[in-house]
Amino acid sequence: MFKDVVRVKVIAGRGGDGCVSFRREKYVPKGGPDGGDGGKGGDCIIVVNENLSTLSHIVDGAIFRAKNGMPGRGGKCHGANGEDLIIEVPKGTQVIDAKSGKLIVDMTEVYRYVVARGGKGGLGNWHFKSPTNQVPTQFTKGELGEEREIILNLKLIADVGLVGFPNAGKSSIIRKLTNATPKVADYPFTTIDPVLGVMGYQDKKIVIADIPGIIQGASKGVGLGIEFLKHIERTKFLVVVLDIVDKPCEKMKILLNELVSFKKDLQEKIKLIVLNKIDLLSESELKQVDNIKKQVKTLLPEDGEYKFFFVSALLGEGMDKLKFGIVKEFLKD
Ligand SMILES: Nc1nc2c(ncn2[C@@H]2O[C@H](COP(=O)(O)OP(=O)(O)OP(=O)(O)O)[C@@H](O)[C@H]2O)c(=O)[nH]1
Ligand SMILES: [Mg+2]
Repeated sequence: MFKDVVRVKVIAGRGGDGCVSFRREKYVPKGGPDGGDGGKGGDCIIVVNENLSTLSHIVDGAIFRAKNGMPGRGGKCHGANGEDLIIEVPKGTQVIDAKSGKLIVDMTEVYRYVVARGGKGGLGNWHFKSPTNQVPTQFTKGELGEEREIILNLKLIADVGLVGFPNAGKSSIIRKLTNATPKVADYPFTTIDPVLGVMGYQDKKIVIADIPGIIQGASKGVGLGIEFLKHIERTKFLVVVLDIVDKPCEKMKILLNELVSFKKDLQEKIKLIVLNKIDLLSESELKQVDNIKKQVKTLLPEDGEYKFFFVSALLGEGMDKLKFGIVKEFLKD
């Protein structure tokens, strides 16, 4: 199952204790202290794996422990450091302190982050040797590793987000434009997890997200809800996909409402409007498409600039133009 929030505990390793030991060698009757230091405890480290796109591999409530450092040994031998524990996450994961709710780090720019530090190793007894203390039996214990509860909250990083009602043809479009192969079917909510696809253009890679369908009341949890919209908050722009034969104006109105309910300025991200399934229009209806465009346009915020595309994802018609339109918008600064 797709998972985009998990709460886990991370416990770094404890440092190894310092050692109490004295040199024992033939012909050296009073060997000095030679107890080595303990090793450092392992860190808990969060690392980005670009091949991941969900947090499903992490069990909610899991406890991650790094290894403890080993105690020091005689002969001034340093104990081995505890092995670090690596937690792999998709790019775009936010690491939040579960207690305070504060953001610790956003794994968007950062690829590796030590979220809990291992404890320092203790000192062996040779450190305590002094003119007045030739036979030191002191040592220090290893320090405890840091321990904290964290929430991992994934916000996928896509350049472009496809939004629309269920069945509008979003998945069909992303299949045509990118390497992604989400399921396409004639029932609503076929796509229940966001899907990312990469569209290549010259040396550029444009990541497009197919978001589960939005319906009226989605912002209040109807259908699949719109919590998925958090994944498009970071996109550069949005492409609205409408089924041209299924009340496009009405649907557009509802979509805009739901987007605003989720986040006020989200609708400002809308740049492209795709009217899909033109293969279902009759000759005479095809001549009317400009009217539909005009009507849809009046619903959109006035100050925006919009590009309209009439396509058939099924037949591939208009898809090259759409691709180029997306590239053009992507290259704008
Ligand atoms: N005639 C026609 N059918 C299309 C076209 N594009 C998609 N469809 C069909 O419409 C249905 C829904 O397509 P999807 O791509 O699954 O739609 P979606 O927007 O991803 O739907 P959800 O995942 O449920 O939100 C499928 O039966 C598609 O075959 C088109 O251009 N023309
Ligand atoms: Mg779909």
